[in-house]
Amino acid sequence: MAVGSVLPLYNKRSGWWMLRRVFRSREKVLIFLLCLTFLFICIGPIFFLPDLRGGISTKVDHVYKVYKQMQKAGPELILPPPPRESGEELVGIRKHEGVYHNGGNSNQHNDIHLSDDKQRLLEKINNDEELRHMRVIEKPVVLTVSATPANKQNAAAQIDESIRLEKKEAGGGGGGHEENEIKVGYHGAENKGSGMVVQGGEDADPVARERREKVKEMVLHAWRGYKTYAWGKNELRPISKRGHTAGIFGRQDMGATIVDALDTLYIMGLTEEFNEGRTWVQYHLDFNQLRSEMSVFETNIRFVGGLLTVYALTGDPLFRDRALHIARKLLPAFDTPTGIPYALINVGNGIAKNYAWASGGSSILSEFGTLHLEFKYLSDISGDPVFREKVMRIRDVIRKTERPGGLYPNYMNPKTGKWGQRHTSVGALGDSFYEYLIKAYVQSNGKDIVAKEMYEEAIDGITKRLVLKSHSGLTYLAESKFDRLEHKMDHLACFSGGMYAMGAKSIQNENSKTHMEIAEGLANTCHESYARTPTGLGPESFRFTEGIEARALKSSEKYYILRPEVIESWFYMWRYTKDQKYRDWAWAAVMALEKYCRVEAGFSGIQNVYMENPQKDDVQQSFIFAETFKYLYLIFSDDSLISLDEWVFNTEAHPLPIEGKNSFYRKSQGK
Ligand code: DMJ
Repeated sequence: MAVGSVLPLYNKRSGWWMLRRVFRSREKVLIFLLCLTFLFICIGPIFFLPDLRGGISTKVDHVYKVYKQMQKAGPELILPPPPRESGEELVGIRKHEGVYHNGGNSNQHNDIHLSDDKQRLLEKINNDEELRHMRVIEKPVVLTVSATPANKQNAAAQIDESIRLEKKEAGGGGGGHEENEIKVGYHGAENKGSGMVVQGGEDADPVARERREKVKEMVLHAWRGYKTYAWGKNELRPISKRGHTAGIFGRQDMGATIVDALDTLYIMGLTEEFNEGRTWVQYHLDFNQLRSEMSVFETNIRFVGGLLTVYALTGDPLFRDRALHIARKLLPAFDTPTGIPYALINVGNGIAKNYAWASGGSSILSEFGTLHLEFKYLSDISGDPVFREKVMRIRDVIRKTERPGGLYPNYMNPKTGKWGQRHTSVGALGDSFYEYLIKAYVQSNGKDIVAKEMYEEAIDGITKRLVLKSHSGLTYLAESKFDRLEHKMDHLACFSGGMYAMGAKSIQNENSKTHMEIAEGLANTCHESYARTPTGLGPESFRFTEGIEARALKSSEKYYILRPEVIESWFYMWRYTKDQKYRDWAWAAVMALEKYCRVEAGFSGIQNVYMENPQKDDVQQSFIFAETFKYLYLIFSDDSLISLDEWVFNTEAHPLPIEGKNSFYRKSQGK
C-alpha cells in the first residue's frame, strides 16, 4: 500500500493541484463545508442584523446617539439608587399615591420604590420624546378658544361621537353632548345671585390679600412653564423643560396637569388660562385613544374629581360628559367576585389587575376606599346609578369583614374579600379611606349615617391604638405592623389634622373636644417636621425615637415633592379656629417654595430638605395646582370662598358640592 494514498505528501510540486490529488472526495466535501460555515459566520450578520446594514459610519452614529441619550437620562437609569447620607439620594416618583416607602432593605422584592423605579425606567424609555424620536421637543402650539378652525372642530366632534356611542352602549345616562357647545362666558355669570362665592372672596386683611396675590403669581408661573414646555403631557419637568409622566397616568399624554389645575384656575379667576385648559379638554381629552394601564384611584381623584368640580362650578356639560366618559372606562376594574376593584386598568382592552407587590396581589384600602365621593356625585348628576352601586358594594364588603384589633388593614384580596397583611396606616396605603368616610357623611348633608358610623368606629380604633405623644409632647400617628407599632409618620398622614378637625366639627359628641385637640396637635407636629429643617419644607416621612423627634431618619425619607397635606391641615385649622399662626406657617411655606423649589420654568421637588442647597428632582407634580396652591390661596382668602358649609374637598382638593346645601349640586332630573 502506497503511503501517499493515506497521508498528504508535500514535495516541490505541492499546492492546490497536489491537494486535490492527495485528499479523497469525502474529505474534500468536509473541508468545503468548513470553509462555507466560516464564511457564513463572518459575513452573515451584515444581512441579518438590520442595524448593521447601514455601514460602519451609521453604526457608530447610532451607538453614539444612544450613548448620549443614556447620559441625558442620567442617574434615573441606575436602579435602585444607592442611598447616600449626604442627602444626594435619588427621589422615587411615588404613587399614592401609594407612596410608597422603603421600609428597609429586608424585603427588597416587595419594595414599591424598586418596582416603581423599574416602571419609571420603562416609562422613561417609552415616553421620553428625545429617546423616542431622537429630537428635542418642540414648543407646542396652544389652542385658544377664539381660534377654532374646522379641523379642531372635527377633532372635538370625533371625540363627542365616540363618547356618544359608548354612552349608548352603557345604556344612557348623562345629559349628552347635545348641550355641549363652547361656552366661554361661564365665568361667574351663571353664579351671580346664587349667594355662593366661588371666585373673588378677598380677605379684609390687606396682608392676606397681598399674600394671596403672591400665590396667584406662583400659579401663573407654574402654568406658563407647563404650557410652554409640556402642553398636553401629564406633567412638566421644569428644569430639563420637557414633559414627564408617572406610571399612575399610564404611558400616554393625557394632560393630567391641565385637568388637575382647571378648578384652581377658575377659582382664582384666571379666565384666559382656564379657557386654554377647557379647550384642550374639548379637543384632546379622549380616553378612547388610550392603550396603556393606569391607576383606577389616581384617575378617579384627579381626572374624574377635577372634571366634576369644574362641572359643578360652571354648569358646562362638557365637563360632566368627560367625567362620565372616563369613569366608564374604569368600570371593568370592578368586575371581581367581591366588587372590590383592581388597582390598575388597561382602558384599551379593559383588562384589570393589582400591583404584584401588594400583599399577594391585594387591592389597597386607600385606593378602593377613595371612590365614594366622586362616584356618588357622578350618579346624581348623570342619572346613571351604576357608579353609586359600585361604591355601595365596596362599602358593604368592607363593613362586613371583621377588623383585627379594631383596625382596618391596608390590603384586601378582591377575589376572597379577606384582609391581607396586618399593616394599618393613616399615611400611605390607608389615608384617604378614612378621609372619605367623614367626607361622605358631610357630602350627604348628614344623611349618610352608615358613613358616619364607619368613621366613628375607625377613628376610635386609630385614636386608641395609633395616636401617641413623643417625649417632648408632640402628638403623632404611629403605624401598626403585625401588632407592633412603628413610630413613623408620613407627610401624607399630615392630612389627618384636617380630618380630625372636620370630624369634631361635623359630629358633635363627647369626643369632639378630644378630637379637636388631636387635630391641633397633629397640625403642630407636622409644622415641626417643617420647622426642623433648614429649608423650611418637610420630609416625606419623619420618626419619633429615643434620639429624634419629627425628623427623617433614613436618607430615602428626606425628599419633598411639593406635597400638600401639611398645608391642607393648616387650611382646615385656619377655617375652624381662626388662629393666625396657621396663616403664618402657610406664608413661611410659600417663602420656602419660592426659595428652594422655584426654577425658571416652574416648580420642582427637592431631594433633601435637610440640605441648605438641595438638589431638585425636576418634576412639577400635577397636585401642586390641584392642592398645594389651592389650599394656600384659600388660606389667604375670606372663608366665604369655597365655603366649608357648601363644599367638601375630594382627596385631590377638588371641591364637590354638599347635597341640599349647595345650589351648584346640579342633580340630574333623570333617574
Ligand atoms: C394626592 O394625589 C392626593 O392628596 C392623594 O390622596 C395623596 N397623594 C397626593 C399628594 O401628596
